[in-house]
Amino acid sequence: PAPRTVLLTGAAGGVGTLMRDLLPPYGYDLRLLDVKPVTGDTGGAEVITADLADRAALREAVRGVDAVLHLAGISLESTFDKILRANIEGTHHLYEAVREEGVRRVVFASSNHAVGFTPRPQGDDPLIPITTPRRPDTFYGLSKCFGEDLAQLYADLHGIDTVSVRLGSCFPEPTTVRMLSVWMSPADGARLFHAALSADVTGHTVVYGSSANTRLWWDLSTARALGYEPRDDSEAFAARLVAEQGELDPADPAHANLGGAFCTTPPIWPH
Ligand code: 15L
Repeated sequence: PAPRTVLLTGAAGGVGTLMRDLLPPYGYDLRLLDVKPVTGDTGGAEVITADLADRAALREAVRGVDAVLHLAGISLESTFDKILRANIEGTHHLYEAVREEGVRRVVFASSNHAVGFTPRPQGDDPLIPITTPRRPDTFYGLSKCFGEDLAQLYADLHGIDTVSVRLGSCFPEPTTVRMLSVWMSPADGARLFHAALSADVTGHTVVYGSSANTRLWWDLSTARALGYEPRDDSEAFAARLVAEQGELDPADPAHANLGGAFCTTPPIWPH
């Protein structure tokens, strides 16, 4: 049966704020958790303000839910210590709470930055498969590799099913030429998270998360196998963005790889 009650971690963040509104129409009752206060319209959802390091609060937060959509964590490059605490230890705390409370399904917000140093396809090159070797481009990307491996461990050892979604850029509109390739529209994001929460899959499944972009760099087939049918394509924004910014220059280290400017030291933002 499709899960009904879902804990959304990182509910005050960028993707969390979008999904708070977009997921309930799929039939979910959301419980919202964030270390920052969740502001704005919460649609009557229960709100929990807690750090992932607060194990007692986290256990209480996951108690009784059918699934967790784990978006919490630092979403850009930061110091190793901060990434260690928020993303690596935080995700471990989450999985421990999930194990202790008997939750069966997690959807983990991984990132394209887990494979960010993979050269981006050009011309007729094939799309990047989900099995491409991991090449994190930052400590941030490395923490997403850790999260994927942690999910695999908890699947093998404890029978907890996870879908790890290597997200591209989930914003209302693409704002850079790179995003024409990696954009995930919020509506497609909700479609994909719904598929990941409800698909009849066991173990650990890894998928890329984006819309059906004309300029797509990666293979969405594992996402489609969950029942995800993207409807949006960033190409509608291409003419304006390319006119403003020009096409990506593959000789530029900030444009040569999937991870874009995350692959430069120090990472340039925005990119
Ligand atoms: C990410 O992982 C970031 O969280 C997000 O802010 C975007 O930068 C995205 O990747 C991207 O690659 O554009």
